Amino acid sequence: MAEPFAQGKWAQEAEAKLPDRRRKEEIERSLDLGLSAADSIKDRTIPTFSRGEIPHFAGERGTFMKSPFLENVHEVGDAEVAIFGVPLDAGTTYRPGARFGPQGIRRATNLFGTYNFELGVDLREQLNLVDIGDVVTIPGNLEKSFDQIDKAISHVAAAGVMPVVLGGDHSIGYPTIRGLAPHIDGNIGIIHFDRHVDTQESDLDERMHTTPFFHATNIKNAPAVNLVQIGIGGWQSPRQGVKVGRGRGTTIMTVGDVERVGIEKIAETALELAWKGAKAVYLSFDIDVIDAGFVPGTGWPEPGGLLPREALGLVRLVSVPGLAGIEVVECSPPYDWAEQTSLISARVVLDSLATMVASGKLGRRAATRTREAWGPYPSSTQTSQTSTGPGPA
Ligand SMILES: [Mn+2]
Repeated sequence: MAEPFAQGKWAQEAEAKLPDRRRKEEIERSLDLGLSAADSIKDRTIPTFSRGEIPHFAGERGTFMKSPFLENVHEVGDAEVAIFGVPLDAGTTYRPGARFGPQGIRRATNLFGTYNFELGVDLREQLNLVDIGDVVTIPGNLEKSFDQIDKAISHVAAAGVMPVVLGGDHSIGYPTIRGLAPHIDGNIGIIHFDRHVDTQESDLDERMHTTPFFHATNIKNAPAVNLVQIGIGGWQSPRQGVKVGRGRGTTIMTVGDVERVGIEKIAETALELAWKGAKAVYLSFDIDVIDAGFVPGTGWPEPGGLLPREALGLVRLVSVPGLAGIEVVECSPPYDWAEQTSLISARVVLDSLATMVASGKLGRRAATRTREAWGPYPSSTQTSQTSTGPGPA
């Protein structure tokens, strides 16, 4: 009679005979092309940007809008805009799944072309955009993940490139500002779309997705008076967060305010306050600001939010003067159906970028390296790249 563990024993031995040369090469290549990890990461085989098999929730190769993938992040300075994913949902306090946000959003972009009719923009022709893949996050450790995100966005900003971040839950709103703010020569304002204030100090004893703007506005050049929050309301805004906002002088505009005065007036006010004494403005867009009926795939769905056309209209209006960076967070594909939350998330990024191209704030830097590239050629003039029409509405 055969031993009950014959196959198990054979398999244990068989593993020892398999080579691991390619895996070692992959690690070396990852560290070379994707940067070594933040200092707090003890396992030094982990890179900042995923460039191999690990981790499984990051690094899918389908890019945003099938835009050029830039494998070597040391070359990011050759782009004008760099998109990257932050697959993290360790900061969620209700529904998880935002770690699959970057995958879902990128996949949803497969149905969009690069041309937008109303804005009169073709991103492939006009914008030197690259996708640089995903940041390696540490699922069980928010602070180490924050260090990785901080390092990633800082790397992009240091090269003078505009970062676009596909989240991830909203806890990433703190490390993104922390990594970006040192590269701004002056104050940075934040325009924050959300149903939730996200300004409490801690939640369940940690810096969760309910806390990013408490910590972000502790950063010296990211003052709370330049934080403008649009769409806040409903039954999920903790009172301690409201107290903090009141004490620090943040500005909140509700869905009711949007309804009463219209998106033009809201955008005008948001820009005035966010830019007051600031050198740059960052857009942090929580997809749950849109009515839960349109965005089922999110961490804290809240009925009664903005309509998609109001939200996208506001995004376009606040993007006209240019942004230092964009993040779209809280898209959770496992709770999504028909890809609708991913589709709207992608639209936030696309409409914002296209508006900046139309207003002449983007579309000015050509790729110089020989690589697959989008955007203008080095020799062409700016006039031929910017819109001559009435511009974004
Ligand atoms: Mn929210």
